[in-house]
Amino acid sequence: MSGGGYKLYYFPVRARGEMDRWAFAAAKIDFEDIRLNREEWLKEKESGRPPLGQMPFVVTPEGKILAQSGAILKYICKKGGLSPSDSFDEAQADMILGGVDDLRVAMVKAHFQKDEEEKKKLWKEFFETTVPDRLGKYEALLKSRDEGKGFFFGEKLTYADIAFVEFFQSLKVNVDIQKEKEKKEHLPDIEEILKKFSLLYEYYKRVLAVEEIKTCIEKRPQSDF
Ligand SMILES: N[C@@H](CCC(=O)N[C@@H](CS)C(=O)NCC(=O)O)C(=O)O
Repeated sequence: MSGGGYKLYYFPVRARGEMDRWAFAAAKIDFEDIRLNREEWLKEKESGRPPLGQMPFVVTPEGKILAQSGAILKYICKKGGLSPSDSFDEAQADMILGGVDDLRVAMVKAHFQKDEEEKKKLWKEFFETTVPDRLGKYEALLKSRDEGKGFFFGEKLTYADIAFVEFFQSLKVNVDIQKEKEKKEHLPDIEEILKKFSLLYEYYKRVLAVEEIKTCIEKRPQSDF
């Protein structure tokens, strides 16, 4: 037994840990948001406790440990009643979550590219092809339920909404910071990209207006990514 409530371990950034923080907030489950620096993480990793040697990971009140941001998201959302109840819908929510991970992988590849020319090429492809293509497909999915007036699965917020909207909200913040601090003027305005998909953009704002998510964003510590 670990005692206490849930503990979420991640670096002091949004990245892969943030959707899990939103999940706890939206599910109204108290948790300790433990943000380890590099040195603390290396000690933790050496201890062998993180199941896959990575963060994020969660320690449950019973002392059980779970890693993988997507598995944590689903676990917490299920506890909070934020999962689709139909098994096909759940598989479709996993599809949405997996699609967001594809975007994250493409984004990380561009972000960590060292060669400046190659980096520009990757960002261009990401913002001008990969993202708009996926947004069109996500908009069609949204529209297939209640004409897109609610969330991906109708009236109920689910982990699919959290994964999708968190990714784009964090992308917006990351890009705005880079434009301001690093004068990367060539990077686009994320809201302008989203606005081209008006139904999806209204939905994006709807999710951000969910009280628990709104508060989570307002109160979170600031970080560059
Ligand atoms: N697929 C995993 C990826 C986890 C991952 O790559 N974690 C990185 C941080 S984002 C990490 O722990 N890096 C430190 C290390 O491997 O020592 C997930 O979504 O949780």
